[in-house]
Amino acid sequence: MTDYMMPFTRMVHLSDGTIPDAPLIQTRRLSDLSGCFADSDAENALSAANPIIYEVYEATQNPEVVGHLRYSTTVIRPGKVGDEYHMTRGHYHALGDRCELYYGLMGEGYLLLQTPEGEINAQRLTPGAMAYTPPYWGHRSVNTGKDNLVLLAVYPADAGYDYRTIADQGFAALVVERDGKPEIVPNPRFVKAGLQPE
Ligand code: S6P
Ligand code: ZN
Repeated sequence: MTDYMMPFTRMVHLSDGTIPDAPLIQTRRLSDLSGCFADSDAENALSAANPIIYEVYEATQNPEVVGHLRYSTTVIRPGKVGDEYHMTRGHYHALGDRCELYYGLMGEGYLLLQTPEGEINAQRLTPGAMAYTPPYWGHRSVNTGKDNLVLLAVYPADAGYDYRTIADQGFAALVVERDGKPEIVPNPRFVKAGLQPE
């Protein structure tokens, strides 16, 4: 007999992106992103304050099996480390062929995507923008605005996370402030998949 899961609803507060009864809320501080920002002197200067960079409200703990979806909101605080804008750690999906949909709720920024070979793509995130991460693209969100960047993400529940590859290779591009505006520039420290850093 089919074991029916009960339907459910979660409220997403459109005023701030919070999900009040989220079963899991993750707070990511600067120390959780150790080594992610290019300017280590700027990172060290902020280490005592260890500011919150972003929060993730996991709206579901649906079983991690094919057929289910999970969804969450991400609230990235405004700010920079050196000249690099606040961003998420970034990941590939552990099951690389799993995709993802982002919907911009508040603020402005980019969904920065890359292939393991280092091809970069940036999708602008603004309220109402629906950005699609196809299979095999690593992804990270970047807040280039003055207010919180708030995103809703929907993804296959079995997608999982591969943070290791991003930790090892970094992202091929950085989003930095130049003359008061965001610019996407190459990351000199990026390591292509399969190559070792010097
Ligand atoms: C999950 C989805 C988001 C991120 C969140 C935080 O596939 O992409 O929910 O987990 O934006 O980013 P990160 O890189 O710290 O998981
Ligand atoms: Zn993802």
